[in-house]
Amino acid sequence: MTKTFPQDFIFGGASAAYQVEGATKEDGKGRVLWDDYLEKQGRFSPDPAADFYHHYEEDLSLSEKYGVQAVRLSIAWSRIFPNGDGEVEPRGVAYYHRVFKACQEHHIEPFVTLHHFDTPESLHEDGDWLSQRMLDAFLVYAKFCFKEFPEVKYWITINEPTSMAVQQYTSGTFPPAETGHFDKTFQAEHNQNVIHARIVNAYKDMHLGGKIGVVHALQTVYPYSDSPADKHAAALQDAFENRLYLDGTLAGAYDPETLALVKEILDANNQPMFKSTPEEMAELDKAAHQLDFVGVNNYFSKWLRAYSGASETHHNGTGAKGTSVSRLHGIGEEKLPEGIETTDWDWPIYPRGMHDILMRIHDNYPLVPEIYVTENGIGLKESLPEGATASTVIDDPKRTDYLGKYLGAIADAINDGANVKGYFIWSLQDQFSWTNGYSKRYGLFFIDFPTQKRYVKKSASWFKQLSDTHIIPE
Ligand code: BGP
Repeated sequence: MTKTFPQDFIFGGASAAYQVEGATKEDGKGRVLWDDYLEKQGRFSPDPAADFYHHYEEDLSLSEKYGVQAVRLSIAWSRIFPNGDGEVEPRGVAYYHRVFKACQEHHIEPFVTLHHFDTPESLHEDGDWLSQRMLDAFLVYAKFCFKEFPEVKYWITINEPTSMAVQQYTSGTFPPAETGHFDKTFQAEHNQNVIHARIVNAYKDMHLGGKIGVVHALQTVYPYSDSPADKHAAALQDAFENRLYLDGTLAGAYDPETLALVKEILDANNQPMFKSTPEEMAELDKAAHQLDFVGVNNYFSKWLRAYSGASETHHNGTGAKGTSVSRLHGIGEEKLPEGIETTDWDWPIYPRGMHDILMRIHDNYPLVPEIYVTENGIGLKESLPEGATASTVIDDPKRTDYLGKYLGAIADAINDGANVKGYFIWSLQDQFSWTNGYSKRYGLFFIDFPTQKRYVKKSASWFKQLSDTHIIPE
């Protein structure tokens, strides 16, 4: 069945500074939490990534050619404030002015994230989202950017605060790589909600005329079976990864049921409840009433069943299919029902989950004016065919199949009343992946990382047709 999108619907591509820019030591850029961590790990380096720092003109030109109307990119905080706070680095500021100018020249609307997993090193060492210095510095940096870059009309405070908090303190796949600290995870979640709110409120006080939102990773959580125990495990997992953020940023208050689920997880792990103040809660309430949009990053869904053993996780960071494990004490165990296809990285392909999460925002968070799908796509093992020339096109049927299904679910949600205004494919071009390095490719444009040559994938032409017609290509 033909599925269409409204005429004002925006089709874009997404990226993040650390995953595309490379040039991590250039023009006075300060170090970030990943630099030391990746050096010690020794698996892969964030340089050259897609070398967007030097190739932005080429990538934006390709974007325009293939119907990409908007690009999600992030500012590397440590290019502007190398130490996180203190002195400004003018070469970093000038670089982003050049990038935004190029966006304008190519008729591309930049959607700009202030924090996409790349906390400056010195703030990370001070406790990252758990440190007051970090939170204060983030507000200063955000206000600096609002003033300095009036050409930006769409701002995003934080990308996927949940991924950061959970992977830093529970599953240990992001630095400082701690495991089992549910208390730190929830405190970081609350702190992110509060600083996000402060920044939204500050932006609105500046009357700059643009829009501001937050981007959440929202994996829809289903019970593995109809048993009450599995349903409860799903509710706990949802509170842990989704609901504290949805309540905090989209409703401006924590539902008592959410808090009870959080407390249950912490009690089961003998850890204290997170701290909050009435002043912070007032800030959340004010921001939720002024928020312009929420960004939804959805790739897969989760199925939970009851589990009472010790916490045990294994992250599939190599594409060895079937190796992922997630069993969390006090929450539950992830268990995939029969018949659901997965990627090589064990991400279940389940477009219905996209529809359900969009409808949940529509149904349960009525203050939200607009929704953007700010990331969705599929990571594949792709290589350049032998004897490739500049005109070689990379065939990626699995990608267009995936995109067609997920976009279909978004079109259904719009028909069901969700106010979804745009879609950003992850990713615009092939990029560096935090825990997978260079082997997991998502882009519309293939990058041969050693030579930094760009090649078009078939999905790029598919995307152009989608963007030109607003109809999902068959
Ligand atoms: C999101 C992040 C992105 C990106 C994407 C794909 O969580 O916001 O930065 O990395 O997921 O994830 P991965 O690279 O792990 O496949």
